[in-house]
Amino acid sequence: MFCYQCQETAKGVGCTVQGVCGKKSDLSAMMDMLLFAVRGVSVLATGLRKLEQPVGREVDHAVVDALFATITNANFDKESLRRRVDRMFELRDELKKQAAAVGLTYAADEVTWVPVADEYESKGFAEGVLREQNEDVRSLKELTVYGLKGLAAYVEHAMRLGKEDDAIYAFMERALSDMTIGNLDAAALTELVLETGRFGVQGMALLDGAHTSAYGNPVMTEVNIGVGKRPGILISGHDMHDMEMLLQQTEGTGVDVYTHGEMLSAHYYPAFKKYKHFVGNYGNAWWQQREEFESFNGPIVFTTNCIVPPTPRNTYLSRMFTANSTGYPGCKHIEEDANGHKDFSEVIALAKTCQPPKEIETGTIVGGFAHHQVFQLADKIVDAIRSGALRKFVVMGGCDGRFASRSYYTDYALGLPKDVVILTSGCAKYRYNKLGLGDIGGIPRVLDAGQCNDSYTWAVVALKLKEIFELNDINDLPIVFNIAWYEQKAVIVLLALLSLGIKNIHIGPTLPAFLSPGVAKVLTETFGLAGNGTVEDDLKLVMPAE
Ligand code: FSO
Ligand code: SF4
Repeated sequence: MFCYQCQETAKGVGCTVQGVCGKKSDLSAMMDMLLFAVRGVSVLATGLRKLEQPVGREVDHAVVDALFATITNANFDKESLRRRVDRMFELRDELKKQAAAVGLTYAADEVTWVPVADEYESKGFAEGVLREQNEDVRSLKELTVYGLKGLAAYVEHAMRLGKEDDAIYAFMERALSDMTIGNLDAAALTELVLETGRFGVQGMALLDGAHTSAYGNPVMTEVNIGVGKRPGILISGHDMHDMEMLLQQTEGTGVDVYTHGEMLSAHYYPAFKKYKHFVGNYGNAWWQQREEFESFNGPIVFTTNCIVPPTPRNTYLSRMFTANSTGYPGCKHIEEDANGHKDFSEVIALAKTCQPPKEIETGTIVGGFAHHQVFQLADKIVDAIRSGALRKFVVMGGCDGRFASRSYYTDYALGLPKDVVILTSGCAKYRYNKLGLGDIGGIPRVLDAGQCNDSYTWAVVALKLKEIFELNDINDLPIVFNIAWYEQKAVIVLLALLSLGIKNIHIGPTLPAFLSPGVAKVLTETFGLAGNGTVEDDLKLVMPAE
C-alpha cells in the first residue's frame, strides 16, 4: 500500500505497511480499486455530458459516495468497499454501452479493464497513488483528488437535505476524467487545483444553504458539557439530517441525545433547540473516542468520519453503529430507505438497556457564530476594530489530531494578545475552546462557527469586512490564517481559501506529505503558503510591529 493523504501519515512520508489510522493494506488496495473504477465512470460520464447525453443521478451519487468512503477514518469495512467496487463497474459498463451507442470509445484501462473480483486487490495495488511516476504531477493530481474527496463529503450532506448542484457533480467527474485521459501538464493541473477550490466554495455555500434553510441560522448557544441521569445515545460525525431523524425518533423514549466531536454544532441550530432530551456535548475531538466511548456507556452512531479502530479490550464495539459512507467490521450499519429515512429503533432499544453516561466534565462551551450571527454583531465588531480594542483575527479552524505536536495550537491560543479574536470551525477548536479565553467588550475571543464546512463563514465574513472597510485586497484585512489540518475535508477548505485569493496561510502541524518539493515551492511563492514555526515565532507574525 501507499497512502499519504492525511497529516498523520507514517514518518511524514507515507503509510506503506499499515495506516497510522488503522487502515490495513488490503483495505487500502480495495479503496484504490474503487478510485480506479470511479475514474472510469468519470471519463464516460464526462464524455457523454459533452455530447449532451443524460447521465443518471445514480452515477453522480455513487461517485460522491465512493470519494467520501475513501476519506481518512471513514470506512474500515472492506466488504462494503467491495460492494461499492462491484456497483461502480456495473455503472461504468452501463455508461460504456450508452457511450458506444453515440460513437464514444476510450482506450484508457480505467474504461476497458474487465472486472475480476479476485483481482480487485492486486489491481488496486498496482493502480494506487504511485502509478503516477512524475512526483510533481502526482502531487498536483493527489492534491486535486483529496480536495474532491472533501468536496464530496460536503455535497453528500447537502444532497441528504435535498440540495444538489449539477455543476458540482459535473465538475468532479470532469476533473477526474481530465486527470485520467487529459494528459494535463503541471500548469493545467495547477489551474485544476484552483478550480477545485472554487467549486469548494460553491459546495460549502450549498451545504450552508441546505443547513440553514432546513434548521435556521445558527445562534449563539451555551452548550452543556456535563451529563443527565438517563441513558443516552452519542451521535458523531457531521450529518445534520441524521441528527434530526435521531432527535425525532428518541423524543419521549426516555433516552437522551448527546453530540460528539464536530456534531457539537447541531446545538447551534434553532430547529434542534425544542428537543428537551438533546442534553449536550460529550467529550472532545475524534481522536479521544477510545476513552470517551467507554465512559459514555450508551450506543454511538457514526454519521461520518472520524472512526478510530477500537482496541481489542474495548467494550463499546457492540454499541457502535455506522451510517452513510462509514463502515466498520462488526458494527451494525444503519441503511436508509428510498426516501432517505433511517430507522434508529434498534439503537434506541439498546440505549434503554445501558447505564447513563459517566460525567467526565461539567460546565458549558459557547458557539454558534456562523455568518448570520456574526453579522448581527457586526456593529460591535467594527467599532472594536476602529477603536483599537480588537486588533486582529486569527482563523484557527480545521481538524484536531492525536499527535503531541498539536499542543502547539493550545499554546498559540494562550499566547495570543488579549485583543485578538480566534475564528474557528471544525474539531481543531477542542485544543482551546475550554480555556476560558474571555471576551472583548462582549465579543467572545473564540468564535466557533461550527463544523469544518462552516469555514465558509470565515470567507463570507472576510469578504464582508473587506467591503465595510473599503479595501481592494482581502489580504489587507487584519486577519491571519493559521489552519490545522488532518484529513481531506481540510484540504478542500484550504483550496477554497486559496481560490478566494487569501495569501500567507499557515497550515500545520506539518505541511502535507503529498506536496512535492516542487509543488510546495510554487504554493509558497504564489500564495505565501507556509508550515508552522515555533509558537513563539508564529505569535510574532500576528503582531509583527511589536
Ligand atoms: Fe474533524 Fe474528522 Fe472536520 Fe475532519 S471530525 S477531522 S476535517 O473529519 O471533518 O475537522
Ligand atoms: Fe496513513 Fe493517513 Fe492514509 Fe491512514 S489515511 S493510511 S494514516 S496517510
